[in-house]
Amino acid sequence: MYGLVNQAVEELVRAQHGDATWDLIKARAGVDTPAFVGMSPYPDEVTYRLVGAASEHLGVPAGDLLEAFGEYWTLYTARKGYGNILALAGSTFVDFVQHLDHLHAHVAMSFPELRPPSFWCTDVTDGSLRLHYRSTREGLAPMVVGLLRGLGKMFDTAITIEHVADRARGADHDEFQIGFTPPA
Ligand code: 1DX
Repeated sequence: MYGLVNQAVEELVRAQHGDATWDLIKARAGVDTPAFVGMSPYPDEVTYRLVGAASEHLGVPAGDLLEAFGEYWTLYTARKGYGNILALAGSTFVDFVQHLDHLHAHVAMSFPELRPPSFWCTDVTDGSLRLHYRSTREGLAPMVVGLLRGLGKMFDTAITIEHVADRARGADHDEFQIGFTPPA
């Protein structure tokens, strides 16, 4: 994944646990890159090892860390100069989740080594939708839960999330049943 992802993991861990803890986690992961370059691609293994080492060192399940990371990501990217791309995707929670594939296609024009997941919506009503998520990567459904929570905060929209189809349990792809209440 692009270094931007590892940079966000790093910033989150440093902010919540301090610089010394980050150094220990990086060493435990066997990652000796002095500094990640946001616009350079890295093997996925680097990210997975960092999350695994953080999970062990902090005694927190990897899924919890992935969820926290997902929640952090949207605000992080907005702050790091990708606010325009985010704004392009939509101005409401529903609009945004319906345009995630467009957003990734747009990013991929400039960064061709992007391997974006695919998101699509079915059963859209005034207050609910079913979000489908398909990825080349495994084990990241908890991150998607965090991403959705982050979007809910960004758009001031209360959301509920039910993981109704789980690829880790043999489903073809992950599905989330989402309820939402936009601001009055
Ligand atoms: F709900 O792969 C809200 O490297 C969501 O299954 C979900 O393959 C927002 F410059 C610049 C760059 C860089 C901008 F090239 C990425 F570095 C992308 C910014 C998306 C904002 C996907 C990151 C693929 C890297 C992937 C989980 C899970 C998608 C991470 C979240 C808005 C982004 O993101 C999986 C890669 C961006 C960029 C957004 C992603 C890769 C998402 C969301 N993905 C790189």
